Amino acid sequence: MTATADPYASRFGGGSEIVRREDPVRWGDRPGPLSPAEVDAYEANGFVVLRGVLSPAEAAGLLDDAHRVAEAAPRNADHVILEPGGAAVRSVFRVHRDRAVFARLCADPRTAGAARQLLGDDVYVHQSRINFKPAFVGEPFSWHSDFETWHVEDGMPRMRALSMSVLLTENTEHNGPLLVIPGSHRWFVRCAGVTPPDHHRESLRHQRYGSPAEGALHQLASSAGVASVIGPPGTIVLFDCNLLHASAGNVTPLPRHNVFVVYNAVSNALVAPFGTARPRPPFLAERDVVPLPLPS
Ligand code: 6CS
Ligand code: FE
Repeated sequence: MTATADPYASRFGGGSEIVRREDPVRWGDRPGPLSPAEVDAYEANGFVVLRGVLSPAEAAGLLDDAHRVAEAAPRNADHVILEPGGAAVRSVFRVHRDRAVFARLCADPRTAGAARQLLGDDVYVHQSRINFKPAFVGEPFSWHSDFETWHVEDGMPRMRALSMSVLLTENTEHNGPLLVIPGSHRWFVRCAGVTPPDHHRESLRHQRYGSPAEGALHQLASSAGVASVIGPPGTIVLFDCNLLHASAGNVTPLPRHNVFVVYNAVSNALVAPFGTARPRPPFLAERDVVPLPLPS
């Protein structure tokens, strides 16, 4: 696909370029658990931080389960990603399918209801994972737009998805919290290079292709700078699928463990990848669209 046919073409061998986003950020006016002010903040900034969505006891229960997931995770399975040094578990994918507690979290009216409200459609889980950022050894994530990867490598057609991070440990300024460029979701940054085969085997440890050029990041951060998402366990952050984000490593003695869930609108189901020959495996990109049930 060429740059002229696909509005979100990226990694087709061209250079880096910033273009306007063509899709709305908030789709329609569906009611849901978010207040009008929260919806407005999400639309304007590309993210909203919601403290106290889960109780401390609920967050502690999920953290216990996350520890069990990490302990039981087969180190050589594709859906288990180790830190670049190989010593610690970095991510365990597909928890919405493999673990009942995380399946319930994904379907909860407080989480899925907010996704339906912002995306104006029924939703399903496109991807889920626990991101462990262990004390001392947790490595960084490069700057990226999730949508850029999902469009190029998975065939997600439009920007009608959102990412949700559920904080399981306290996320502080120091232990590698999510960093975002507020307002960057209004632009699409085409990335240079061409995706190598089986890119995900490397990108989930250290992403190089699909990370914008430094000049583009500088330009987009020139108005609102960079914000960090911090908060106690049970905090939820919802961010637009195209918001530029990253995180630093964790050199502190305090782990940063979060659940990450991607909701996609059922009308935005995956097609063939826009920039690669072969789609990524289902643990990264769900192709079986089963709408999450509405609360009865
Ligand atoms: O591959 C994914 O689906 C996600 N993970 C990384 C490291 N970058 C893109 C996207 O957020
Ligand atoms: Fe991401």
